[in-house]
Amino acid sequence: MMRNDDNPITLDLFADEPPTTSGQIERIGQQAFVLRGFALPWLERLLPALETVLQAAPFRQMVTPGGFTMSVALSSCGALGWTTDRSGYRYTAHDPQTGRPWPDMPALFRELAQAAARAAHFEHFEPDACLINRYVPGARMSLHQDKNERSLSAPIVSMSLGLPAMFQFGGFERSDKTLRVPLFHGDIVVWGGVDRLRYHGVLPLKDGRHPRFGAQRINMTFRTAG
Ligand code: MD3
Ligand code: FE
Repeated sequence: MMRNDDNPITLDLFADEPPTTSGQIERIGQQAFVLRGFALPWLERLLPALETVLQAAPFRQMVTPGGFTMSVALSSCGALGWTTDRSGYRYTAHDPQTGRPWPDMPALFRELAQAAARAAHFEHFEPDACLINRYVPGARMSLHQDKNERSLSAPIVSMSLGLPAMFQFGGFERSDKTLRVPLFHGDIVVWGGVDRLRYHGVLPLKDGRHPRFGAQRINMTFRTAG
């Protein structure tokens, strides 16, 4: 299909615009919330810290236990980082690519994650892992559950940057029907409690250019893993 920005006749000025105002909170589950634009006021201070983290632990494409190379490239910071290879997936204290501990989680990352958790009614969130996912057009994440974390009582906080993506919010079985939620630059999703083990995924990223991030989407997820 032709994209809107290729065709001035069907130009849709709002195709990639959030349908919502910054500051709105959308409840997508009993204990799952989308905080529209929550990260925007933090980004000017946050992005230099992200650059520093990515210099120490660059994005890399990992191989799943099944032998498939993930279309999403990953990095991590914090005491624990997430890794997959042919032998399985797990949290580790060291980056297997550099042999060094994962970069420290910048204090500002932690503060933002805690502020978002509070806004979604989760107090006392202490993340020890921040996974950083990079999507380029076509990259996707198939339906999965996040259950590698030692404690499932803590929520997960996820921040979207760059190009918009269509997030799939499912049920407790892979075959359950999914709700589609568009996620935009600066949005934060928080989910925990009864919604913690829902299946979820990301549809293939559509082509586009974001003024700050170019042709990519970055997603950061804050977790209590250890
Ligand atoms: C899960 N990342 O890294 S996070 C992952 O956008 C991952 O990169 C996706 O899944 C990404 O493990 C999605 C957003 C999210 C939002 C709501 C959820 C995940 C959720 C609700 C329930 C379970
Ligand atoms: Fe996930």
